[in-house]
Amino acid sequence: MSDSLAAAGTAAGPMAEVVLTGDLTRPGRLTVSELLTWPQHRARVSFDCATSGIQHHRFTGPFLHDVLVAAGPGFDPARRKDRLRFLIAVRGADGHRALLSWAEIDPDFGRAPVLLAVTIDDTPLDRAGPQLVLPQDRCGARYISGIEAIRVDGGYTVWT
Ligand SMILES: Nc1nc2c(c(=O)[nH]1)N[C@H]1C(S)=C(S)[C@@H](COP(=O)(O)O)O[C@H]1N2
Ligand SMILES: [Mo]
Repeated sequence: MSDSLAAAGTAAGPMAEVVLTGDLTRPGRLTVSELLTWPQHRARVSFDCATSGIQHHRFTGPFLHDVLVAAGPGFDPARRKDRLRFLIAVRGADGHRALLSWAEIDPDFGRAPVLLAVTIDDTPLDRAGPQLVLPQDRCGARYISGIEAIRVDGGYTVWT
């Protein structure tokens, strides 16, 4: 990380980190500024909240799929069928959590353009932590903010 980015993180509190764990050959921690090193995408979204109604936001960030592929999910990338049992568990700092299937975001299957957003409405999420953005969702409940952990799971315990 450059000195200027490190300074930006410490000027008004520490920069948030996301822990990547599970069935990965390269697990680790990523800061929001490190998420800027992937190709960035934009999404203008609307979603409905059961308590506060329709919300409109603009987000930018990398595709969740790109970030997780770089972490080395534990399947053979040449064998498409192997991916189908993988789950992605996303947890916010407040304990709010949701599951996605790997196939949901895989370009060969559901192709959902899910972002790990690093800005919301032009405001950086450096200290709040990234937010999950699912343009395909009608409801806002999976737009998990303040993400602190993402776990990739090969589903080995699902079928016991
Ligand atoms: N960490 C976290 N993220 C969350 C929630 C939550 O409780 N915790 N609530 C979700 C719900 S129900 C909605 S509708 C959206 C939008 O919430 P907002 O209107 O407060 O932005 O955030 C989602 N993300
Ligand atoms: Mo909501």
